[in-house]
Amino acid sequence: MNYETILFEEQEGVARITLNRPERLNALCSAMFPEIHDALDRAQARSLRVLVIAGAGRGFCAGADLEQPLGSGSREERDIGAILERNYNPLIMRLRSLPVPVVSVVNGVAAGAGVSLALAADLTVAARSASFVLAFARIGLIPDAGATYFLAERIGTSRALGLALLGEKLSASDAQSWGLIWKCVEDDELAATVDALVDKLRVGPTVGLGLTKRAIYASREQTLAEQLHLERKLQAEAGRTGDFEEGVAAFLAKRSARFTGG
Ligand code: T3D
Repeated sequence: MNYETILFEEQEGVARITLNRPERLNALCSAMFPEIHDALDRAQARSLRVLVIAGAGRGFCAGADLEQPLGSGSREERDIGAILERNYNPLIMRLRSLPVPVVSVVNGVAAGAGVSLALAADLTVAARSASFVLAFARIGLIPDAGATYFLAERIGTSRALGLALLGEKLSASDAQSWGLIWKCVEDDELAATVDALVDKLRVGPTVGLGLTKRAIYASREQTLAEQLHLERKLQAEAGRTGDFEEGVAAFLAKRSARFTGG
């Protein structure tokens, strides 16, 4: 598949998907979804160890492309929920369940479902000048593509409601101090920070990292007893990897581990 709305590169286990509609602040048009899935298929067909999602130009992603018809037919027939079901929800679920770390790089504004996309990553790093805008209320919609879930989970009901009902911009530094994102860094340090993060994840124990995110995400829906059982199950898997043997051997030999991801 040739890509018209994204850029894709893959090198040494790191796949990078860049939303590439800078003139529309990388608004999500319908063509983007199959392209992102195709890129993910390609990345997963190789030995993927980290996925990076970024935006081209001055923004990360302005959410749904409002220039596209938002559903067809009469007002009664219009079903934006069906668009979510077809395009957004499968993508968000796929990113969350990808068995490798996913990093989103928020270089500028993230709005609407662009916020959801940024937060669907495991680690979100934002430039100081970036911002997060739950623009949904401005157009009479509700936060979607996981936004209500990610927000309530990370910053609590009061702040989630404030952002969602008022639609005001949240600065990247507040997003960090509120616990919405992993890190906010100076604009001119964004690329280097992300490179260092990705380099570290790329040479990490990939299977163990994938199981770790699975356990942490599962914890929200489970009792302590269920979570202990899940940890027991996933730890058994982690303990059967070569990377576990390498990690222990490296510790005992007082050297750095050379994880292969398996
Ligand atoms: O049907 C479905 O898909 C359902 C799913 C819905 C999920 C959603 O995401 S709903 C929310 C949709 N997003 C928005 O409502 C955000 C709209 N954009 C804005 O509010 C502002 O653009 C921003 C706050 C993001 C940034 O403001 P600013 O001043 O930095 O930039 P700008 O001048 O508004 O935008 C620059 C250009 O991008 C501009 O085009 P122009 O005038 O230079 O030709 C603007 O029209 C375009 N643009 C920005 N956002 C979108 C967009 N074009 C299409 N769709 C957009 N969402």
